[in-house]
Amino acid sequence: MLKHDELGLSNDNVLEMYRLMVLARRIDERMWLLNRAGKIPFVVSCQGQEAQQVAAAFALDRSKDYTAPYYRDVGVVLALGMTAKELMLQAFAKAEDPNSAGRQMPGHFGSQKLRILSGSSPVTTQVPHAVGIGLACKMNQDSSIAYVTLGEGSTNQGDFHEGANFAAVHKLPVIIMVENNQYAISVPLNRQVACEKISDRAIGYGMPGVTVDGNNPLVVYQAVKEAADRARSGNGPSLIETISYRLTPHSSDDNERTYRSSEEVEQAKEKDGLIVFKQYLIENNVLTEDLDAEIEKQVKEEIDQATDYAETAPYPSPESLYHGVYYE
Ligand SMILES: Cc1ncc(C[n+]2csc(CCOP(=O)(O)OP(=O)(O)O)c2C)c(N)n1
Ligand SMILES: [Mg+2]
Repeated sequence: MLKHDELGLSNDNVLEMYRLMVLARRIDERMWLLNRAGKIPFVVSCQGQEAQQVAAAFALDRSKDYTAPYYRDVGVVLALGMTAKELMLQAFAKAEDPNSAGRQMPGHFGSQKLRILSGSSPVTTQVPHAVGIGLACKMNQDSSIAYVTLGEGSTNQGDFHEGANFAAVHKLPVIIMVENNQYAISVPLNRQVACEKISDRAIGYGMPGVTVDGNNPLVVYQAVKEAADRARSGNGPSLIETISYRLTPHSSDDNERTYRSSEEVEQAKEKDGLIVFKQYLIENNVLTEDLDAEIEKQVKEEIDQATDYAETAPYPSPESLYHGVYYE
């Protein structure tokens, strides 16, 4: 099995990756509680996808690259520097939410400071947006690259084809990462596509395509790092497919019992990237059960504080309704 030091990652690096994965998972779990308690309107989960998300963000140059994450990417935005408090502010739709000042649905990330493009609700629109950023980077001879994610179901949208094709034709510095979690709401993978792998689509665009285990953050890190090096050296875009499983219903408004069995979900939990990585870190003497308990304690404190703050923070004023909508 691939080891973190072979990838140039220190013990501190992988511990920080693990802490962020735990933070993402616990924020998500808290959001479900808040939703069921009637305090926040909607949750769309990262659960089961945190490992690949954090690992991918770590393989970027987080001081200068641009990202267009999709709604499940809590792990990505945390790794880029968004805080638990900021995520809670968006979940409660409060004025201080840096993503959209409480205007967008939860999960629509955006931050000028962190170079995160604002997300749109129609799935896959972020692909041509990221490709446009890639074009700008190339035209400006900027060594930044654009990283975009989407679900596997979303690769059936025209935007994916148009974005991927344009990026490859013009050799743009773009990484397209497809987080294949086996479902598009209620539609299982075998009803979404007839090809064996989503990454097989890459050949049609003339770019490299790989499929990796999304539950193993080290192989995801390696794949994204290679793609980032390729993009930065002028050799164009890459397609990466990460395989994992969506451990929650599609959203807080979905009833998964109508289309999949609890046995199937329980089985997938055994391969959960968070558990797999914890085991790896323990076996490689980076993490102990005591240290893990300490991480969990700190994460809980951070989320408690974030929740209290966001819950009592003010809503946007009605007068601010048109801010950021029309030219001022
Ligand atoms: C253009 C468009 N069509 C339909 C929807 C409704 N919708 C939201 S998420 C989703 C499923 C997307 O599945 P996938 O791309 O696999 O991502 P996942 O949610 O599984 O991470 C759909 C159909 C939408 N938001 N935009
Ligand atoms: Mg999916």
